Amino acid sequence: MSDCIFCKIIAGEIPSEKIYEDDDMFAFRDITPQAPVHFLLVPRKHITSLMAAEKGDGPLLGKMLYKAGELAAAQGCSEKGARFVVNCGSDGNQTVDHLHIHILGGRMMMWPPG
Ligand code: DGP
Repeated sequence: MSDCIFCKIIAGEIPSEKIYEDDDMFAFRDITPQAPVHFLLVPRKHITSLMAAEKGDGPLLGKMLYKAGELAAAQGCSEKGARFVVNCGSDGNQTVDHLHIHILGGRMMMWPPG
């Protein structure tokens, strides 16, 4: 989608610190990290949000969730764990309308969220 920041990052039109890519997805460090490890995993396909995903996106979403765990481990979180977050819509505080999984680690996370 032409005016989407994350589509531009995937296309290399906006620079990012890439940590992974394959035919389906792309991962890069968050520009405003909230933890020592904080990166985003996004589908190459422009899906506006988790709740805008279609049934046919299920296999892609499954692959992304598995890859999120694998990448968190590769980023050093295997021993102490990590937080996986998908913000959705205005109540979910989603600010970029391209589905993304936040992966945060390297510190203790609080619960419940504020
Ligand atoms: P959310 O609130 O879940 O929509 O979070 C969007 C995240 O995207 C936020 O933590 C900051 C990050 N972000 C926004 N613009 C850019 C950008 O241009 N580059 C990178 N690396 N991250 C961005």
